[in-house]
Amino acid sequence: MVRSGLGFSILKRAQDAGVLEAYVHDLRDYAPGVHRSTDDTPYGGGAGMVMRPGPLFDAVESLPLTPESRVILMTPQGKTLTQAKARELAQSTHLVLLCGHYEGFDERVRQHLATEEISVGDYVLTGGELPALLVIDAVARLLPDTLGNAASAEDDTFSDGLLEYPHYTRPPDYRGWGIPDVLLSGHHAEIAKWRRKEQFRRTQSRRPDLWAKFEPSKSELKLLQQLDEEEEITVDASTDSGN
Ligand code: JCZ
Repeated sequence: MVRSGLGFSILKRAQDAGVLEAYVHDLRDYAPGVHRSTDDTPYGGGAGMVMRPGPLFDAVESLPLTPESRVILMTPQGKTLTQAKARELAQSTHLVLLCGHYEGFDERVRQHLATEEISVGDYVLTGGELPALLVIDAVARLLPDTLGNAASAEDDTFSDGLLEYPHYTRPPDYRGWGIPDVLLSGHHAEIAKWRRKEQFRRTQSRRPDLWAKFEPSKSELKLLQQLDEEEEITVDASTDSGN
């Protein structure tokens, strides 16, 4: 699953360009016995299986670790992956992402092998592989020279803690639906102001949690005041459905 995910699109291109190196290791290669099982029944009884420590320790200890290596356990008990976390991980030269299956990991893996735990959100998956791919994807696109367009990572949702502004491309009339006039005006300063206001509008209505953390600059405060005035006039004709 992880190998195939690495074989497409920007992750593929990043590897081809030598920006990203990714190695996938099968824990079964570190599991002894004819069954090569990586899991076992829990001490104390109960339902479900637990990842055995041996294959995880042996696999990690077979790697060329450096003091910079971070050994990250993919688990719903970890700290949630955020853009800030992705930026921090992108500074590292070596990430080891540990993926389990079954109910979870032997606690000694947490205590003595992993340097940290990361969750990709508050929902339960069948294993850590898809979370690992999410981490790789979020980190890889931040590496220098991964994106063709260096500016676009700057403009992204979350780069400044706000949602992105609405985007439009050709045709200017699609099925009778037009685009905002300002985008055709050629007035770059007006376009920039419109976009910033739309970011404010969207973030206020859809992500009050993000909005509460946003600290506007002086010039942004002025835009906000304009937005409030506009919304007082158009409150009944609001065009933002929240979608
Ligand atoms: C192993 N089930 C590893 C991580 N955020 C998140 N949700 N679910 C997981 C996860 C679930 C797992 C395993 C067995 C991670």
